[in-house]
This record gives sequence, structure tokens and C-alpha cells, in this order.
Amino acid sequence: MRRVSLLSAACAIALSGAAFLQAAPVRADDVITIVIKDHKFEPAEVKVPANKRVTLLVDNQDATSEEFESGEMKVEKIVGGRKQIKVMVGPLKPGRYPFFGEFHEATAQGAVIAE
Ligand SMILES: [Cu+2]
Repeated sequence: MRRVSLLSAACAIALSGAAFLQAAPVRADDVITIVIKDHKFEPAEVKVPANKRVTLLVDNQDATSEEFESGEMKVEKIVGGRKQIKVMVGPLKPGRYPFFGEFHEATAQGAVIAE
């Protein structure tokens, strides 16, 4: 009985968490798309609002996988060939935050500009 009530409490917390997430969806204008093509980022520089959490949608149109990486934004995430990943960044102080594709670092260079 006690176990059941504990489970219910856990479920209630999980449900309220889900409700909260639904109440605050990521708006479409908070998602910034960065395409990877021919081992380059397009656009190579993206502007995001400062002091705000944003989602980067990394759309890898190459057949080979890439690793989207940025020490400044503390991101390191593999995106498979012809796959997409979403990366949450921020809130960022105004400034320039370089990123690169670790598997094709010679050409895959870019930066997020928070302003
Ligand atoms: Cu890496």
C-alpha cells in the first residue's frame, strides 16, 4: 500500500513536470537551424538573442557523421549522416561563441553571436 502511494506521488510529479513542459513550449522562433553541407556550416554565423535559452537545430545534409562541438557553449554532440540533432544553448552573455565540426575541423567552422 505504501509502495503504491509512493508510486502515485512519483507519477504526480512526473505528470506535473510534463504539464509544465507543455505550458512552456520552445517557440518556433527560438529554434535556429544550422545546416551542415560539404563539411561546412550554413550559415557559418548565427545570431541569437543574448540572455535567453535557444535551441540550435543542426541539420546534417552530408552522408557522413559530424560532431558539433563548442567549448565556449559546452556542447559536444554527434549528428549522424543525413540526421538532425537539437542542441540547447544559453542563456548566453553577449559575445561570440565559436563552434566547429570535430570530424571536419579544417572546413567546418562557425560561431554563434549572442546580442
Ligand atoms: Cu569532440
